[in-house]
Amino acid sequence: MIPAPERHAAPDFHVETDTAAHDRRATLVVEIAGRLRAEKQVLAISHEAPDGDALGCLSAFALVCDRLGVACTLYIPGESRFPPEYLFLPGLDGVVRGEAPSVGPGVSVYFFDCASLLRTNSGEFPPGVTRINIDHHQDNPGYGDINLIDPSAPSTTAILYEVLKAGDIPIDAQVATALYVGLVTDTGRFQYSNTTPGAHRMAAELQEAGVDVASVYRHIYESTPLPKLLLLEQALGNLEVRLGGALVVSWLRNEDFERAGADEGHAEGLIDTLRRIHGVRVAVLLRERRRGELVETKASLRSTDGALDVATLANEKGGGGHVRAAGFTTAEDIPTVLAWIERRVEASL
Ligand SMILES: [Mn+2]
Repeated sequence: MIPAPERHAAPDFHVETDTAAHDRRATLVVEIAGRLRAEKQVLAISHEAPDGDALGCLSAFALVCDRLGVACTLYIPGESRFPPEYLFLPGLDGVVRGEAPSVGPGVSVYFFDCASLLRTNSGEFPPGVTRINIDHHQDNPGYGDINLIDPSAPSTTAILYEVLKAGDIPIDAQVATALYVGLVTDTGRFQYSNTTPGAHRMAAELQEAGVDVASVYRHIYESTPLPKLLLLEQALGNLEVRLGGALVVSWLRNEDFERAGADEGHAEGLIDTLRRIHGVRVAVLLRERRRGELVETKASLRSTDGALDVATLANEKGGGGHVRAAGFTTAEDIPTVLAWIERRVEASL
């Protein structure tokens, strides 16, 4: 038995401690595995501004579909370039961007790592389309026809891995590598509180399946494009310590991106530098984003000790995430968002 990680504030679906839930979940895993083997045509969707887990899921899923002879289309909303460190994963150059591809009856749509439909730009599908929702966000409302949601999973690739194993679907080195990327990045290289013994076991199994660990490390963590480091310089230049050091905030305006020669994908992971600072309990990085004529603010929130549930905070602004890592996008400007966050953090710490 794997003890449930402590980051889940109020889990209603605790698979490791609730036998009935555990059985329901095992049945679901087998059901989805059987479905996948029988699919003819699928659409796989993950969230905008994708991270290593989102892209790892799509890459692994596309590879598996290819091996199974299933016609698979990948889709990620938005137009911003993917974080370059993940581009070595196979299949990502074929991901459809912009408007969601239309699908007809009989097609299954697989959602990976999408806490909310809002971030998938794809609310409406015609009758006869089955939506399979696979995720590990605790606030996922279960918008699918089939919902496999396990907040205790370290990554969504960990859940996909289980599905593949349940279906006796071969996991070659390429598939293993894509699954591993989601696991490594979502656990912060096996250091966040979601790093369960199961996460380490999965890593070991994937390494046995052919993952070149050092090569993945080089791709993800030691291939930093210079604009990303220059963007970090901008973020550190704007950094402010508040509430006696408990709250660290920074922001990136459009001109900061221009000065660094960076685009939105380069901002991925910068929040991790802010949360590293000694004494920090909540770290916040805000960035401006142009959407047509409008400028909106995208917020990334991290809680280092889990004392403040940042997912609840993000929910209030229409976002979501995990207790210790969450985000939202708002039409409010940076000073307004900062003031709101500081008030809320001050009230709850
Ligand atoms: Mn994830």
